[in-house]
Amino acid sequence: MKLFASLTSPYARKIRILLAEKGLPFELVVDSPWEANTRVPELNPLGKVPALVTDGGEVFFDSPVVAGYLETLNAAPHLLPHDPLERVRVRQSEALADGVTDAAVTALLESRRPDGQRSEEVIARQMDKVERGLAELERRAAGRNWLHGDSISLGDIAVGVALAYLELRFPQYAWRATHPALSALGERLFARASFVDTRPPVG
Ligand SMILES: N[C@@H](CCC(=O)N[C@@H](CS)C(=O)NCC(=O)O)C(=O)O
Repeated sequence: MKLFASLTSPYARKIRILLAEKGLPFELVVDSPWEANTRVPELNPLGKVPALVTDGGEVFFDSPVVAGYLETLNAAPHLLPHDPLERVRVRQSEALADGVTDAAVTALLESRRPDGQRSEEVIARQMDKVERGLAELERRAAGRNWLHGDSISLGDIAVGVALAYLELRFPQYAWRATHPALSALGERLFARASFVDTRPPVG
């Protein structure tokens, strides 16, 4: 299978981490949807990465759907529980973490707009979402090694990606001191080869 991804996309990173954790072979096609010669809109009408092309030529996007597809390949470890309700709970944590990433991405893009076009109100509104999202994830992570059950899940990986994105793009945002459980979870995740090997290039 082929994964179309940019090296800086946190959503694509989530999928690269899942592939690494499961040891699934794939071809990484580096393609930035912001470049004029991108092939991404031919695969995903929304023009976003990640987009995954299966060996049979079927295309899956966006990242939660790709994550669901990877789980059907029955490669260990399973990162979603078999129990349907537990599965929904893990996906809720994934959605919350992805939502924190969404808000941080929106705030970053807004902050890069030229003077006069930038809205501090938009940035503050997005950072409020980040703050509330982290507070809920901190509550979920408190007193546990992993967010759900006793092993790593898609929820943990999505949280790790969101935290790493915040650290990269908002280094002045001091979330660690106020979120000790997330800080500990982040340390556990960032030390894994799947996270180390998918670190985004700076820039
Ligand atoms: N909800 C999507 C978000 C994907 C997304 O926004 N990707 C960004 C890169 S970080 C992108 O491709 N943006 C290009 C665009 O919006 O035109 C997912 O989880 O896959």
